[in-house]
Amino acid sequence: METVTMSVEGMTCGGCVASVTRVLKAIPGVADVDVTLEPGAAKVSFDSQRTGIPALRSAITEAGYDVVD
Ligand SMILES: [Cu+2]
Repeated sequence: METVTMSVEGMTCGGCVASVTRVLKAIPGVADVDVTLEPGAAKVSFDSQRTGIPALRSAITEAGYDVVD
């Protein structure tokens, strides 16, 4: 299991946090998700055999938010 924390821009309320949490949890291989608004971040534990950071990033950007390095 790997854990990564990504900075997420564009979340403004609890609804955004819920959306980002939902799209991340929907990815097969994602075990645990912790999204915070302040600071905007998503901490994700995942099985690196089943998914990876590119998939996590695209799920967030497809939901309408930005992942910053
Ligand atoms: Cu919102």
